[in-house]
Amino acid sequence: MSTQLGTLEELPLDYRDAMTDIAVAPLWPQMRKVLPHNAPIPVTKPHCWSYQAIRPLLLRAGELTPVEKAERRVLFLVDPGRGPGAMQVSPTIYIGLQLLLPGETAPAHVHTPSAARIVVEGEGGYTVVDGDKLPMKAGDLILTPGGCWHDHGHEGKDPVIWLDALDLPLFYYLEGSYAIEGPLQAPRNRPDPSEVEYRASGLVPSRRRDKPAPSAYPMMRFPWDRTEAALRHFAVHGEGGPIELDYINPETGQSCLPTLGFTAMMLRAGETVKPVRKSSSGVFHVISGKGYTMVDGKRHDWKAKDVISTPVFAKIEHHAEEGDAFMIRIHDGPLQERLGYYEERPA
Ligand code: GTQ
Repeated sequence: MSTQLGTLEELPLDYRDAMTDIAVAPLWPQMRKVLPHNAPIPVTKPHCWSYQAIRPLLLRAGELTPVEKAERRVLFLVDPGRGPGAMQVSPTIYIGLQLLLPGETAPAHVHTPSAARIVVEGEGGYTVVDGDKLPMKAGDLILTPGGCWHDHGHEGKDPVIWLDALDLPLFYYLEGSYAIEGPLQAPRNRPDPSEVEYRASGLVPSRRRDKPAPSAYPMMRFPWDRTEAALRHFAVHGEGGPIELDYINPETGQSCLPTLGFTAMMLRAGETVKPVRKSSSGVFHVISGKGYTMVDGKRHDWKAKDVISTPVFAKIEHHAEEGDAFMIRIHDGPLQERLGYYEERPA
């Protein structure tokens, strides 16, 4: 049953002014805006960012702004649906591209939002997270969960660029976003837990019952070479359907961050992949390959290192052209699961 609701204009001016004066407003003219029928109306506009277009501007930032003047030298992606300067690509997801030049360090800080990095180009970069030095290799997914100290450094010869994904818009909206600064960390002298405790999937260290539980974030780095090998095997021997693997906390099987989820995807050459429509918003970062993605009927062509944003309940079709393609999907499904409303609808 849908009735036509009253509008603001139907109300006498003196009544409207009286409401404004005492800081109240009528709900009914805005009822359908805040509670549309059957599905939300996204503000987010799908978009594809070309890495080739961003890269020169980011490198120029390296000449224009010393890292000391930037703290983090980042160009962030702006959702066209929210207008200039919007520091988000979806309701919950912030994406930035960060540049570090050889020899530079980005100072240590800790903040309430969680972050993850995907390494885009360059060798020799590293992030220290709560004392673990995590080497950054192309395609690696590296977590810096909320509440963990992190600083970045670069021991290589060429610029290092990585993609930052944060749940910053959510924390900003919650008026919960802040950072504390501190001195650079002295890293532990051993390889990170992905090389020590979590070397092979399905195996975690045996623990005594009276020993404290491991950190909430036991594995902070997911090396791309292992991920790609896993996808390729899954593509050959899996049971059909999308070739997509979830990045999880190896101790709990849950999503690796509390609000954001990450998956690795393989699109086989010439294949069309039509995922179910999801209540989560999503961002695709192309690791390698070339193709296009239809989002709600509009075509977005992409190649390696590009980023595509998709709103909630988007109708998505991926097409890989000229060989296999690999992507990492960043989404807010874990947050929605925790809030009890994550939903999927047929493609
Ligand atoms: O590297 O810690 O893109 O704190 C935005 C905020 C990166 C970081 C961003 C941050 C960082």
